[in-house]
Amino acid sequence: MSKIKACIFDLDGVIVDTAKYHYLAWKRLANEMGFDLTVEQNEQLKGISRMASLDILLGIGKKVFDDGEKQALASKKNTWYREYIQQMEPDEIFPGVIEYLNAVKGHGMKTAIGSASKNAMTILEQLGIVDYFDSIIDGNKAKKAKPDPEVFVKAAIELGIAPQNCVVFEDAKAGVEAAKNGGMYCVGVGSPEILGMADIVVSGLHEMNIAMLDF
Ligand code: B16
Ligand code: MG
Repeated sequence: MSKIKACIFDLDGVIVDTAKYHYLAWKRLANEMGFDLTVEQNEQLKGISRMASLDILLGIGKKVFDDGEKQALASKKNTWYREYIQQMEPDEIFPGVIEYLNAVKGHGMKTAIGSASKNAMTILEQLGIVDYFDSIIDGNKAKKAKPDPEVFVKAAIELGIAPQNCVVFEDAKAGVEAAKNGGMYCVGVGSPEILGMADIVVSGLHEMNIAMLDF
């Protein structure tokens, strides 16, 4: 029988592709400052916090600002980003996600979101899937960025499940490291070259079945 009693899901890149909206908003900010952000450069911004993303963007554009100016830039980006995500539709949920949530819940497992995003609740509401999760830990509740395990550890505590009985689903290298740092199992969602530290790697939740959680 599987040890797994709880599934903790990262949001962006596992449940839905909000990365494309982050990209549009960061690119718009870069363009306004007089430089461009390529799709390749955008890879560096995935899975990390808003302010850490801004620092990388300013490094790409070789721009220097003080803390007050950086807060204003991050806030401007977030306003644009929120405009984009408020247009999202439930059909943007990745294939297999709803089916898999129903399957794990049907097997008596608890479910949680562990996301760095301060906009996680807005996204879940927009997609109509808030009620699928017993706990939602987002960037407002966890302060330490992945690979620190705080976001997943807090989710496990809220669920009342020991870390060694939890599995985290993650698309970012820093997120896989966070899960392992927290003593949890991890399913990498994406490429095995990038997510090699995970216990197994799949291309999406549509590839998952319950038997694959038999670690
Ligand atoms: P926000 P996740 C992360 O979400 C994104 O992957 C990352 O690109 C973003 O900078 C971060 O959330 C913060 O998002 O600006 O909305 O607070 O992958 O942890 O679900
Ligand atoms: Mg992610």
